[in-house]
Amino acid sequence: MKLYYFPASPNTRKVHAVALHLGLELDLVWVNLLEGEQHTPALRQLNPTGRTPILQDGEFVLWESTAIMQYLASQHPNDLWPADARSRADIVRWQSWQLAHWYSACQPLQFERVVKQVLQLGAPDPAIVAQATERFHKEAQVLNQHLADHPYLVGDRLTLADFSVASDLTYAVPGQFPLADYGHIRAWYDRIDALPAWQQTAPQG
Ligand SMILES: N[C@@H](CCC(=O)N[C@@H](CS)C(=O)NCC(=O)O)C(=O)O
Repeated sequence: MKLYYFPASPNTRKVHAVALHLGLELDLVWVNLLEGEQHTPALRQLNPTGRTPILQDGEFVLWESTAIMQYLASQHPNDLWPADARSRADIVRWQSWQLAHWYSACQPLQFERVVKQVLQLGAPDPAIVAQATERFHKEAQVLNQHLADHPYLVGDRLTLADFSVASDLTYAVPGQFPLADYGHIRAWYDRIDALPAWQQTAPQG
């Protein structure tokens, strides 16, 4: 299977980390988003949205990181994607929350405080930071409360849900995400951060 990826991206990271954790071999193809490679005709044909990651498994092409994670984890039985309907629904619940709510709290902080600096796009916009910070607290309270009673998001084991939600904390330190009051999130993230697959997919430099 071939993964078209951009290693610095949290969306790529959650997919790549799942593959590494499960011992699945991927043929990695680096797409240089900074050079606009995602918009070349060949890549647009694979993903008309012009984004990464993209998985190619023979004739089958799949984009959207969450769908790719589920497809990878469906290759053979494993704890990340248990077979029973309730566990799967619970995992999809957290993955849906991540896509709809957590991402939109974390991404603006990452963009304003990290991406803008790297790409020399100017100073963070205080209004965007303030709005994202408010959103972050609203969502982080829910996550922290859940993790007060659970070591992982679903059941008592690591699942795809943890990789999805943790991916948005990839830039929590340089993005100055306001995590001080959320000890359960920090303790849980430390567990994810200790995974070899998470270490191997950490952004370089
Ligand atoms: N919902 C998509 C988001 C993918 C996405 O936004 N990828 C970014 C990198 S993090 C990208 O390729 N951006 C290139 C662009 O927008 O031109 C997923 O989960 O895969």
